[in-house]
Amino acid sequence: MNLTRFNQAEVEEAQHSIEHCVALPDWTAALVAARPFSTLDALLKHAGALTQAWDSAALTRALSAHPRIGERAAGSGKEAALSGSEQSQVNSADAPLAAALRAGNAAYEQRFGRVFLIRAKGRSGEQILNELQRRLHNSAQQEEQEALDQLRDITLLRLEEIFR
Ligand code: 2AL
Repeated sequence: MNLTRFNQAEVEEAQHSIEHCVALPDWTAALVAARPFSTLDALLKHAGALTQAWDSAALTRALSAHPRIGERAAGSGKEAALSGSEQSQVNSADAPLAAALRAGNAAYEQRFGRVFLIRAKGRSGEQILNELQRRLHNSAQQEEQEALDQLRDITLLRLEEIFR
């Protein structure tokens, strides 16, 4: 997708081109409704500003599309495929790391009641495990903010890649 085409596309096509960034249709619709954008930078800035409205309900909804770290996404959609490539560092055959992540995920879900979310791209499995163990010590409120920031990171990274 390039910016000119995104600016000129029918609403439905424009929404479809970005909907795999995050499972939040309101965000997708708001970004498309804000067209046209004069530069890619303006588009990314506006997209980022719109993520600031996300709250705990948005986090819950968006997490439905994110598999656990170290697990494959269910389904065959574009978002599932992206998750797989983002997590390629983790899906290696390192059995002790995989076991530690499984234990960490279970502890996290027990403590916070939702799946541990982290921008996996650009992080090694080891780094992800360290972050998981650090975040287990957060308060519920701190952790909700961290998880939302990770969701924003993942979403904007995916958006940037669409226009690359
Ligand atoms: C993911 C995912 O699917 N992509 C990513 O960067 N992180 N999942 C997760 N539970 O953190």
